[in-house]
Amino acid sequence: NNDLYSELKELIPEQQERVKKLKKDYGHVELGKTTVDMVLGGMRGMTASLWLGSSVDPEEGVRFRGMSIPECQKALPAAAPGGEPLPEAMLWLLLTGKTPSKAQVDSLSQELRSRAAVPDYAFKAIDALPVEAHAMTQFATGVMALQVQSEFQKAYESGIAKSKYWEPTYEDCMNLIARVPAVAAYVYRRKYKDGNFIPMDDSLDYGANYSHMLGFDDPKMLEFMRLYITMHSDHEGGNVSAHAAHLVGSPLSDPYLTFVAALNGLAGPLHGLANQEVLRWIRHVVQEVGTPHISTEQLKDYVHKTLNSGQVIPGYGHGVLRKTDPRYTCLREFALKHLPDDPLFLLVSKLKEVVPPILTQLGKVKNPWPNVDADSGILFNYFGLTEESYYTVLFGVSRNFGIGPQLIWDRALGMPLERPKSVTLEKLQELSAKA
Ligand code: NMX
Ligand code: MLT
Repeated sequence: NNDLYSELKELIPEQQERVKKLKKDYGHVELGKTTVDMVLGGMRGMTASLWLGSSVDPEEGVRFRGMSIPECQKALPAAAPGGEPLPEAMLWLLLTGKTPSKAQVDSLSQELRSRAAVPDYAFKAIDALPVEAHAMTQFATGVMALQVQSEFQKAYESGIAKSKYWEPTYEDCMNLIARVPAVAAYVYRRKYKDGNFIPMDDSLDYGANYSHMLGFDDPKMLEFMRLYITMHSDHEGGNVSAHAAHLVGSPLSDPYLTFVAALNGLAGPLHGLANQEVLRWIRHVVQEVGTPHISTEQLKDYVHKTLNSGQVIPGYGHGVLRKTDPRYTCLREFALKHLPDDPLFLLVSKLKEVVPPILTQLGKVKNPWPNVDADSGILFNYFGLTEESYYTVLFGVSRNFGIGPQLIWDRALGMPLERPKSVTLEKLQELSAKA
């Protein structure tokens, strides 16, 4: 079956049964305790929601529907044999849990192209902002304007039955995924290229088309874009963007409202904006030393200087991971293959040796190792996409691939409104004193 909708429809009844049985037979089973540390510490380590697409092991990193990054690179269809996975293939995997064939991926590419037309008012909404507005602000504004087309909202207003919610949600998610690259590319060309827009090319796959609309047609960049989107698609449900989407989607907000919530979380410097911050940090070092060929001692000095001024080292640390992020390693391998002598790549490689011992010495950092944001920017920079204030938009386009499928499943499984309990400081003290 080459049609994603039909494939999904077949899978839903079995998963509905599974969830129903779990609730009925095992609803009372304890998954862990809530501690004061969890309440005061950003809920770290608290298992609190269901997320189908991927999970993150502290030591091993992400698995997409049970598959590691190298397994995905091997199994998911590429544009040409032996190439990087196509984002469409990851979308199929995240939504269905099944590895698609090349024919299925090609059909999904075609489906997304057929849904890609963006209404003019979305561009006009962006145009209403000053060109200096941050790229993420412009992007989120354009996406917000797309909400006018929500099928879910219309269906809800016409009284759609709960059992059918997933259907207009599917339509919205697919339309949103299809339309977002043109909005994102519009922001790029408007902000950095004097509004010289490039239309979509109907012969290209999703990642290649996005790169093309941005103005980059080097085949290596197209491969990098496919890999980048695939790697950034999903990172289980607890990260800020996925968690924000899950929360905002839970009162039946449509997929557009949900995705904008995710983007606004992603725009925070401790989450998705870190890829911008990494490049900025690197540019500052290069500027201060006067050359990208920086000695280990000079780098150490700059790391200490950053920490002494009360700032974090962007691209290092993680809320869950306790080892080097395998997505960092995957992007690094791409760089080793295609740009081994790039001065900024060499600098980032040196940082990987310099930063972890210094962060470890602080005695409080739980994970001193690099995360995905530590090396993604230098790759875009190498291919000519040098404007780092755009980098989080690239992350946002990718995250849609994980958030959409989960929202469709949330509707298909009838997941409820999210509403955890909070506690006052007085109550927390009272409960602590009793323990
Ligand atoms: N540089 C300096 N200090 C750090 C760093 C770092 N890279 N990472 C953690 N710490 C500090 C942290 O600020 C905290 O200090 P304090 O107690 O004074 O507030 C202490 O170490 C303990 O934090 P952790 O428990 O290790 O980390 P947490 O789970 O709270 O936060 C991050 C995780 C990712 C927010 C944190 O490591 C960080 O700020 N990293 C830099 C920003 C970054 O790269 N973010 C991108 C994450 C990946 N993504 O794409 O979202
Ligand atoms: C992500 O990809 O969302 C980041 O690594 C942050 C996280 O998982 O918490």
